[in-house]
Amino acid sequence: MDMQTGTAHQRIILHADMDCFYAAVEMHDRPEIAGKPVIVGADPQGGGGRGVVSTCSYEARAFGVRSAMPISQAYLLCPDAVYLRPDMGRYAAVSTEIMRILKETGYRVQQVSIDEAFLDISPAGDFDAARNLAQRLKQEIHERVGISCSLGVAPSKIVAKIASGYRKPDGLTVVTPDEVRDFLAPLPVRKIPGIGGKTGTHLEALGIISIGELATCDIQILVGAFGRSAGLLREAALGHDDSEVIERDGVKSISKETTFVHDTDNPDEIAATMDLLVRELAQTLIDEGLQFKTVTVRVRYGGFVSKTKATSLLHYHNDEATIRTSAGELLRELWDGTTIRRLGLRLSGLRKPGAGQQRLLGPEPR
Ligand code: TTP
Ligand code: MG
Repeated sequence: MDMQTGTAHQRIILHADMDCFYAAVEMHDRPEIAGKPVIVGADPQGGGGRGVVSTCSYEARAFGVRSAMPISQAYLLCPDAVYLRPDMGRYAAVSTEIMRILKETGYRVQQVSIDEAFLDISPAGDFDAARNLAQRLKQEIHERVGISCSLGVAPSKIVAKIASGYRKPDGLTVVTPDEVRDFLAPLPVRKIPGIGGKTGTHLEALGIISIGELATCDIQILVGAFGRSAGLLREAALGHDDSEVIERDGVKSISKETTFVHDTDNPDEIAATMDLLVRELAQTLIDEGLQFKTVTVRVRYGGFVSKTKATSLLHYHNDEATIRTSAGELLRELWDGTTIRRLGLRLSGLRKPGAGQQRLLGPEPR
């Protein structure tokens, strides 16, 4: 409770979802296909292809093409579309860039999929400030990444997510606490995240088509049909959702383990294996732009006995030589000369230099 006003603390949650994400990245990377029906997914092979559509541009959606549709069906609907295989490495890199922009706001960020995240922007103060922030965020993503997104701003995660999908593409929907019920009421129950085909069909069979009907119907009908889930359905229909935006600190540690083909006590083989682990983790550090402070070695002997030893360094490092020296010392202290089944190496106390030091938008985070 806020002591001064006596009202509960007002949460403001923002949900961001990129528009036709894979297709948007492709259209950004190849301007010649921008504005065309673009379908990313399996190879259509002239209509005989197997597999499904991952996603498609809004121009392709006008032909009725959708995510998860068989690619052969997409081909029937839109044979002249540009068909592309997914380039996951590229989409992951763009996703990382988008999440970086979101984190630069200084607010708490929870990434929920490759193109989707929640932000707890409560410290922005009110919904007008939140709308401003959302507009700047859209602009920032557009300028730096070159693709559009749709944003929802609301008092809870569930309503923010429904709001981001309300006007797509390039949408911004702000739902204040007073507007939640009227916003939700006319929408189909299937707009509630987690209500999929089965529950949706069941509700519709009961004559409950809109979220408003789900919010006001006799609770006993829901209990009869859904048992313990009835309360959850009702809460969702009212937009009640206290769940927090949980920031996962990205990677906490990176590790690599190897099981020997044959258990071994050969020092050369063990040293060579450790060297391989060192090189692989050093490469991951470079790829991810990470530094570490702690090195842990794990040795598993026959009979499932494991021994672990760690050392924490005074400073952050990111070089192979430091890993190799620390890992070598730990292994010498740890290994008793008997046969080893498995060898593991972990780097923790990770950080991304520069991360969180830049802030472009919004007030100081709490
Ligand atoms: P979504 O955000 O669900 O879809 P989208 O971004 O393509 O389109 P929208 O504008 O409606 O948000 O999913 C993000 C990406 O995940 C999408 O670009 C491709 C991938 N994906 C699949 O591979 N298969 C699927 O069935 C879905 C739904 C998505
Ligand atoms: Mg999306």
